[in-house]
Amino acid sequence: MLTPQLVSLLTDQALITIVVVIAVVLVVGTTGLVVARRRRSELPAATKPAVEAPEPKVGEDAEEPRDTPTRTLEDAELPEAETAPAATLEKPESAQGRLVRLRARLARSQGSLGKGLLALLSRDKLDEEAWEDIETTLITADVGVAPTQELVEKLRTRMRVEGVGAAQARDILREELVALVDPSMDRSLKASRKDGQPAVMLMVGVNGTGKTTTVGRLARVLIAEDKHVVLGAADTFRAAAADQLQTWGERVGARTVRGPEGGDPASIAFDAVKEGIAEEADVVLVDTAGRLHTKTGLMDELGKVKRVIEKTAQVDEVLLVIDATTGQNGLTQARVFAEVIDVTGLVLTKLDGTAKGGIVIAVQRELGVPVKLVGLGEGPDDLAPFDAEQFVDALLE
Ligand SMILES: Nc1nc2c(ncn2[C@@H]2O[C@H](COP(=O)(O)OP(=O)(O)OP(=O)(O)O)[C@@H](O)[C@H]2O)c(=O)[nH]1
Ligand SMILES: [Mg+2]
Repeated sequence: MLTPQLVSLLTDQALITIVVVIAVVLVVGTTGLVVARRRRSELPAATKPAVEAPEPKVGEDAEEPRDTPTRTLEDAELPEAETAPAATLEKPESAQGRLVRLRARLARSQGSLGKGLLALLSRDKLDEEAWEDIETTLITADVGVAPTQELVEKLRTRMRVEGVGAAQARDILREELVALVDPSMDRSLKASRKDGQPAVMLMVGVNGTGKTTTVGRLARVLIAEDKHVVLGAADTFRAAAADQLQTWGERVGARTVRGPEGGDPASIAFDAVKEGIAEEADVVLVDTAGRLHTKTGLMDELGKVKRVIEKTAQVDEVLLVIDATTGQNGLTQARVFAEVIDVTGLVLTKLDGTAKGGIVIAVQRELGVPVKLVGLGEGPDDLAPFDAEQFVDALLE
């Protein structure tokens, strides 16, 4: 192309121009080639995973446990971001007057007890048959044999002395039922800091009675009272148990301290209390695994949970959660739990699902411990502080 003859004919300037043009053409060409090659290699890379690793189907990731036993307690402590779910916090209803709202539900479920008794007592002629029917109504409603006999005796005397009639019968029955439920018992929950430490509450009971639900609903009530609450997931039998509790915590703004599945419940309870102390919380609520009262090993474990917590803080409340629908079996449970741990209060759940509200009387008698809370539905605000007079009023409504 550029023969020596031709070169000699060109000026120096023309030569420089030609060299520059050739250089530019070379640079542009090479760059274009590199870009095109990179694009080619990027394109399949972006679409590749769809072919090589298809979207997992539902259930395919189930083999990978969320809570592997290799996790330590320290690992399980939640980062700040996870425990400050400010965006979706719910504003719980105050517990004040809650039993009044739930009274209709209580009246509906316990109608046969209250109204049945009232109808029998209001009969023109209160003969032996009527008194027998009254006794049967009370026993059927799980009031228990001794309290039933006591009540019938009192009613008999008063009806004889004070006369018969629908209005008197109602007043007398109300008074005697209130006395039987015992309004003098202290039903307040110890949920305030003392001696510079948070109050600690332990939730115990057999499987499925409503412990976790009660912890969650109680946390809502306490947070509505502007209390700082920490939850302890000492149910380590299943990862789902801690998840269930944490979900409650996230809804109301309470940190959940959890540990590995199959871990030591006592050390998680201990850790939750330690966390509560560090955060200067008002209350630490510790959820425990459901345990059959017949399994001595599990019952001993409960004693250990309490003892380990007591290395750093006092346990202010041990709340025994009893499913009201289990009737006499609930009484047996209460007896055994009270043998291994000092129960300070009873929570009767599922009262909405049974007509046997007499269990309130029977179980208090059995343990000499007050019913402090009652569950009247599955909703987040369906837990109410128990009150003897309101309860009896609902029965007679
Ligand atoms: N109807 C009704 N259902 C309730 C009440 N309290 C709890 N439940 C339901 O009872 C079921 C069991 O509740 P949980 O709180 O999981 O019981 P748990 O005692 O923690 O169970 P485990 O941890 O397995 O021992 C849930 O479906 C709750 O919604 C109540 O007062 N009324
Ligand atoms: Mg539970």
